[in-house]
Amino acid sequence: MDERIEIIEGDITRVVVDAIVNAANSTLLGGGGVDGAIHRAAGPDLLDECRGLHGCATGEAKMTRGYKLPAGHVIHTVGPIWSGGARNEDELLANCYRSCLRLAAERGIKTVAFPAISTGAYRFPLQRAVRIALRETKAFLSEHPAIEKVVFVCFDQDTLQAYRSLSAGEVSP
Ligand code: AR6
Repeated sequence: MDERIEIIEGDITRVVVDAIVNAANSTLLGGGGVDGAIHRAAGPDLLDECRGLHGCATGEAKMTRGYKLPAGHVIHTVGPIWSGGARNEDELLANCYRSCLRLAAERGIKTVAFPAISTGAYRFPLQRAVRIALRETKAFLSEHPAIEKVVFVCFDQDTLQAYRSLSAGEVSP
């Protein structure tokens, strides 16, 4: 696997990188899960900045400052809601990873941390989501040497196990 990819267990709000990714909803005005945790940790200035973004389409990404977070920036993306797999969910999730990484590269961000987008409230099947995350990140890194590190932050054991096993060679490049 690319040496610039790291897999850790933990809380993304504590990770020290240039930008953490938020698994938001299309309003960008906060919610539960990792979105709620990021807004709580960043403080109310984050919501103020998000109000000026006027939402975000599924698969796309927008960036804000990180305020009280240790990370300098937050890249907000909106994953697809799983509804059986025939509604372009795979491609929309792949677009999330591509959009976030493209935005990071454009803004000179060198280190990025991702949660497992769509695998919580949005119920995307975990292994399927992790395969997409790893595939898209590897492909992007191979073409963008300026990105120094991508960290997958796993909030629970199942997620950690999925990233570990699928990055250990079960995924074709
Ligand atoms: N650090 C890292 N990962 C976390 C954290 C954390 N602090 N907290 C939760 N996770 P979810 P989604 C994991 O539901 O499925 C929100 O209400 C969690 O265990 O946060 O994309 C939004 O506003 C799971 O593995 O995001 C949207 O309405 C992963 O993050 C909706 O939920 C994603 O779970 C988005 O749903």
